[in-house]
This record gives sequence, structure tokens and C-alpha cells, in this order.
Amino acid sequence: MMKKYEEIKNIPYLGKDTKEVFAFRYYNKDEVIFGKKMKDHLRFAMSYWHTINASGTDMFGGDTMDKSFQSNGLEKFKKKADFAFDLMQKLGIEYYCFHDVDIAPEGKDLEESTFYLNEMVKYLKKKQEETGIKLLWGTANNFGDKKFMCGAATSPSSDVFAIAAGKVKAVIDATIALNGSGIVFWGGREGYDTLLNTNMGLELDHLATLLRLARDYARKQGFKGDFYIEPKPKEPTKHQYDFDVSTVISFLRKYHLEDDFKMNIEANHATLAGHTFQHELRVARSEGFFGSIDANQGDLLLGWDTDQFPTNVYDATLCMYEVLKAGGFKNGGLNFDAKARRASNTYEDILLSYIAGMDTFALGLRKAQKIIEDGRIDEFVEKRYASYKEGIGKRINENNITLEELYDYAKNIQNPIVESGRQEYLEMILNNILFGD
Ligand code: XLS
Ligand code: CA
Ligand code: CA
Repeated sequence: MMKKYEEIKNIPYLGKDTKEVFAFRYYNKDEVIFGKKMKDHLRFAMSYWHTINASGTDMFGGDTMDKSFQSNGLEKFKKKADFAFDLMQKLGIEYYCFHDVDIAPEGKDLEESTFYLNEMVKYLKKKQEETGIKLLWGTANNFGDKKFMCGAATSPSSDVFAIAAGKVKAVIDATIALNGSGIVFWGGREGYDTLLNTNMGLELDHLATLLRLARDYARKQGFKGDFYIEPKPKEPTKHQYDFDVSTVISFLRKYHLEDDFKMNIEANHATLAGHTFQHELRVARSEGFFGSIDANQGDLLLGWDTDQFPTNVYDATLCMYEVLKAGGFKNGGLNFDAKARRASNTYEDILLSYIAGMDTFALGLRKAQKIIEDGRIDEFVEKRYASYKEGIGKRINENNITLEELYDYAKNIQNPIVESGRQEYLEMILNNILFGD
């Protein structure tokens, strides 16, 4: 018989051979890998919106899971917080992430909503002190309410821009009060459905203005953490301005925001953009914008954002390889922006889906360590570019050559040596490392 949610006090690490249902097979939080504890490599976080609020509603039907907490108003949100912290303690998760509307009720206007938000911040602060659990990042939900139907910072209405900015200020204050290490901007409705009604240049200027105002205000209040942009190519709008990591980086550079903003990369958003998760991480890493991760996965047969718990070990391994190569997380972490499927509708399923996600990334970390220690893949890449180590290649590398010199050098080369890319060999090595024991 499967144990009941209430009976489970904590999830132990029992190793890969255990048949115990509520146990970690790979996540051994204090085990040291490359000089650092697993928990500090992974910095797992709970997403408040999916875990505490979402109840299984979809386009075709209502709730399948009871998250009513049998109360209303502030009382209900306090009960939600109690549940959230108890759940994180059971799982040994040390961080959480929220939108303003996830943690507090909404009032009739910004002032009343901010009052409720501040009340809940006091409550959460106490819970943090009692448990040692920390805030990874906070964000403003500037997409759900009907006033944001045509965007928030990119709305054609300046009043909506002002309300969005006011909500961002309240979230910055809340994040600082809770000692959070990041502030996320996901441009939910910042995009367009048709260019027939859209002044794109003006909207992009306004988006940058809100980010600049947020940065300046937060820094003035002493915020030392990171600001993250979370790219997503589409959904809910047909085109989102923060399409992918490359697009966002050129946007940040155009508006001189590149020193303060990094990326929060979500796996499911990467695949919606037609990229692999690893591609988005690689772009961020090589351009110096690696920040935080929303760990989940999409269904490649569906064209929308399914936010499933990540169980694909291949992707998790290549993700952790990029994280290790980037030098690990500083202020960021792995936030499970994921929900159990609609038909996985019990509280036990909440635990099981987190266990599956945490174990997948723990396994990914272990395998990424092996890839690096094994060295064959890194060595192959290193050797592949060896022609740039000396002679003409070195001069190209150092940007110390003219086009005329290159012409003279190249004019009599008939059969330049280009070595095989050996893709299948490298994929075989990866399989060998993943499944070889
Ligand atoms: C939605 C996004 C959102 C952000 C935070 O697709 O993933 O949940 O992570 O606003
Ligand atoms: Ca996300
Ligand atoms: Ca998503």
C-alpha cells in the first residue's frame, strides 16, 4: 500500500536499488561532487504557482485536485504558505519562487493588493526564519488580469504601463524584504498577435524603459541579486518579444542593460523556439548571460507549453554539463516550473513528481561529472580547432591579419584538410557514459 501524504515526514536518499516509493534514488543532498555538495550544485526551488495554486484545470474541464484550503482571503493564503513550507521540508527543497498573485490575494486596486502582499511577506518571512528556506526569485504577474490583454510594459495604454510598473515596484520591495536573490521578468503578453495594430519599435522602447526603471529602483534599495529575463517565443501571444536567448541578448545590449540582466532559461520554452535546451544554455554561457533555470520539459508532439516535470536524463545531463562549464549557479538555481499531469491528481503525486524531477537532475549532474572526467568529448572539441593554435590560424584567432594577407596565404591551397566531425562516435560515447554501468 502506498503511504498517505500526511504520513510522509521526509524523503530519504536510499540509493539506486531501492524499491521504496517515496525515496530518492540519485539525489543525495550532502554528497560532494567536484568539491561541492549536490544540493549546492542543484539549488532546487519550488514554483508556487503550479505547486500551491494550480488544480488541474484545462481548456476542457475544471479542477481535478483540491487546493481550496477550506478558507478565504488572507487566511487562505496563510494556509497555502503553511502547506508550501511543509512540502519543501518533506522534499528537502531549500528555495522557492513566486509571482505576487501566487502568495497574496488581489485587492480592488494596486494599493489594496500591495497591502495584502506586504501582509503575506511578513508571514513568509517568519516561515523562512523557522525553516531556513530561502527565496530564489520573485516576479510580477503582469499577464493574467484582463487589463494586460494588450500587454503590460508594451500596452498601448499608459495607465496599464503605470500599473505594471507599480506591481514591479511592489515585487522588488517584497523580494528585498524576503532576501531573495533574483527578480524575474517573463514578458507574458509582451508581444503581438497581429502587426496590423502594433507599433513594434515603440513597444520595445517601453519594455526597455520598464526594465531600466526596475533596475535603477532595486539597486537604489540595495538589491545585490540578479535580474533575469525569461525568453519564450510564443504563447500566449503569437510572437513574444523575448523570443529566445539570442534575441534577448541583442535587446539588452541595444538598451545598455547587459550588465544587470541575465537569463532564466526554461527547457520547454527552448523547444517551443525550435532549439534544444542545451542550445539556449550554451548561447547564454558563451555570451556571459547564464543565470538561472526553469527546469521542466515539453512534449515535442504538442505545440504548446505543457510544463511537465523533467524526466529526460539525456537533456538533464547536457543541461548540467553546461551548468558545470558555466562555473555553476551563483544567484540562480533550478526552479521546477512544472506541474504533475492533470490525471496525477493526488497530493502523493505532488511528492512523486518532485522526486522524479530532482532525481533526474541529480542523475544528470552525476553523468555530467562523468562526461567531464572521461574527457573524450572535451578533448575531441579541443583538437577539432587545433589549426587555430599556431601559424595563420593563431593570427586569425588573435584578429591580427588582413584580407590581403589571407588571399596571399590561400591562393595556392588546393585540398585543405577538414577532419570528420565524428558525430555518431561522440553520440556513442555519450551513451556509453550514460548507460555503460
Ligand atoms: C510561463 C512562464 C512563467 C514564468 C514566470 O510560461 O514560464 O511561469 O516562469 O512568470
Ligand atoms: Ca518559466
Ligand atoms: Ca513554461
